[in-house]
Amino acid sequence: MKVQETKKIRNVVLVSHGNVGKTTLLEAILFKKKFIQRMGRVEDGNTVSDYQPEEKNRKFSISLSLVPVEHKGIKINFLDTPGYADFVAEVLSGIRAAENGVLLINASSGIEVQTKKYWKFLETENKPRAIFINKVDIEGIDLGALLNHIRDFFGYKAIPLNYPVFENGKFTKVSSIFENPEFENYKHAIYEIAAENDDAMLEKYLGGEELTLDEVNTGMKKAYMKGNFYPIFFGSALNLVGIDELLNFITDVMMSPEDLGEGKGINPTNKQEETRKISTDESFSAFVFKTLSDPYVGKLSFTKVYSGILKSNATVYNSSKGVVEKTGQVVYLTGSVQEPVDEVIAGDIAVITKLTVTQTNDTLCDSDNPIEFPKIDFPEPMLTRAMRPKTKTDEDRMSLGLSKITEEDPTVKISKNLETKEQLISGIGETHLSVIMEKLSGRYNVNITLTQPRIPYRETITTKVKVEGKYKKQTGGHGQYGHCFLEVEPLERGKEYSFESRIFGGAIPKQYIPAVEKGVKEAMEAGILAGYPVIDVGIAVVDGSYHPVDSSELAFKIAGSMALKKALEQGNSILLEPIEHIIVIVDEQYMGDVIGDLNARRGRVLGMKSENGKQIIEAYVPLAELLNYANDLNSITQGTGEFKMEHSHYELVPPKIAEKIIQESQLNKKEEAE
Ligand SMILES: Nc1nc2c(ncn2[C@@H]2O[C@H](COP(=O)(O)OP(=O)(O)OP(=O)(O)O)[C@@H](O)[C@H]2O)c(=O)[nH]1
Ligand SMILES: [Mg+2]
Repeated sequence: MKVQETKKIRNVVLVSHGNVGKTTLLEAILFKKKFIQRMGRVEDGNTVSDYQPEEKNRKFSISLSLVPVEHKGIKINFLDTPGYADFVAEVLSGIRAAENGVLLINASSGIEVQTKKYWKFLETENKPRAIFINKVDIEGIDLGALLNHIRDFFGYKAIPLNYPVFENGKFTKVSSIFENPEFENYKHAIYEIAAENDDAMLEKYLGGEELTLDEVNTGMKKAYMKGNFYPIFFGSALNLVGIDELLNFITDVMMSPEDLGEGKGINPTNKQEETRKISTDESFSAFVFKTLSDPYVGKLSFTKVYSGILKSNATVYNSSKGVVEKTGQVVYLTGSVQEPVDEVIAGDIAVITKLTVTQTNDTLCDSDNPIEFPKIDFPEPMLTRAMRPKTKTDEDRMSLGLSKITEEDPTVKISKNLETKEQLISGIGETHLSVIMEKLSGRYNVNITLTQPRIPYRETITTKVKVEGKYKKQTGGHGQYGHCFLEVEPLERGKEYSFESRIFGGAIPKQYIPAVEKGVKEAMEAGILAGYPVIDVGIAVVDGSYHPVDSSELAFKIAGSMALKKALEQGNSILLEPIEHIIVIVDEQYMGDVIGDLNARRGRVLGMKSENGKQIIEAYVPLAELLNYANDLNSITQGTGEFKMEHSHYELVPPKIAEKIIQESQLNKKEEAE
């Protein structure tokens, strides 16, 4: 749907808790706009917006999708986002690309966890926003109480512009509050807000004069765009009620990219602040806010044009990567339906096909006038699992599949634990990881089992010992002879390792000392308790002997490793576990539960402080107790808690737990031997 003027565009992101009706609302709008002849239903997997196989299968949105519609000569680019918490990256991308937000609230369940979270996101990004109360058709809802609850939570700026009308108990339409004296109070609240944003109008209003509808509309628009007015609409997407009123508000009052005025960034060369007026007269600049790796059409880069014109089959400069790229065919997307387009003007949103190096968060611009727009701050994935490809073929195909997945999802991280040799995948939550597995299997025919990652335990000793290592093979001809005495002592936790030679008088010729150390280090790779690497030991070669002919580096290496193994046996080996330094950020009301839970995980709370209305809890917790923490914190805090963690140090594993770990490793060893 081509558009000629930036002021005739409205970019609107729909956000809400899951299952509130965003996708259905777009289905209703597309039906009203005759883009589709019959409304699809999420349950039937035949909506325009939820077109991905995983979305059809799970009956909720997983990926951000574009749904442009035309209303009263205005092009509205709707961005449908997933409500499910694990797919938060899609919400952040949608919010970045839009100038306006519509928060949907389910009339029957009111304000929910993601309702608050995504409203906060819109607030943080300074996006003017409206509220659409959906599912008003559901019986038994106390709308008065709901409205009070909503006004309490969002404050006095949240004012209804219409109210629902029921005929014979059935929700049939909405009417403007300006037409019903019962809502005089809301009318005056709107007058006040409208007047507050315009001095002449304020004077008129305070003088007791009636404001004209035009004046009210102008004042409302100003107040809305400044974020001083959150209009509330009632409706039912499923029953096509209240849709026109929302569409009219979007076209008549909401912000166009031209109203936003400019896009702010930096000049990648001199790092100075740089802006681009959102106009076609300016040099080209655009931001890639999402990437989709479609198995059939290849890479799709969802792009918001800030200035100038985006052209198909043109050369653009990727200022984030410092490379020139060729745009393939540019298309408008309505769900998965592509419409090729040659030119896309400033303020509009389209999709570039076949870019090569460009990724989400990259800026494209004119190489003579480089600019780079700020990157979206995606959350760090915190739930990690080990990946086990089911077959050799799966293993061969795995890296290609994973590269496609990471290309489109900035909240998926792939890493390798060099010690446990496990390939790890990190995501936001359990559902996120299981959707990725479904994508890998369904799109790239890669089948993987996810397991808990192995904990990189360590072993060390607690008692200083003096041990001997003697490797002697002299059965005629050239033999082998290596002989050393080591003093091995425990080091302070975290000191890792030290090695020195205290050989005097050439008991062991100098050239063999490094061989002894090599043997020692090899033996330290696997401790005697459960085969974990040995740390925090200090080793001194204190004595030994050699044979002028039979001694060799190999013999002394073996002698060194034999001695070290003895030291581990005699030095009271213990098991150490990795301790994470964790910071948990939660609302006050969950603090007690979170601390109790951390203590139950053998954690040690180091401190608490409050910041921006949130409680920040710091603790040391064994990694072994945190493998599921992303999920558990979600359930303790109803999805509002956040955390970050990093490795801190090693500590003794309590005997009971150590016993179990040792038994398990012996079992594994037996199984591997069979
Ligand atoms: N009664 C009623 N049900 C509705 C209405 N709108 C949507 N639904 C139903 O609510 C369920 C969720 O609708 P969706 O459109 O998938 O909601 P969503 O906000 O896109 O959900 P996520 O994609 O998970 O964020 C579906 O079963 C819809 O049929 C409505 O106005 N009234
Ligand atoms: Mg949806």
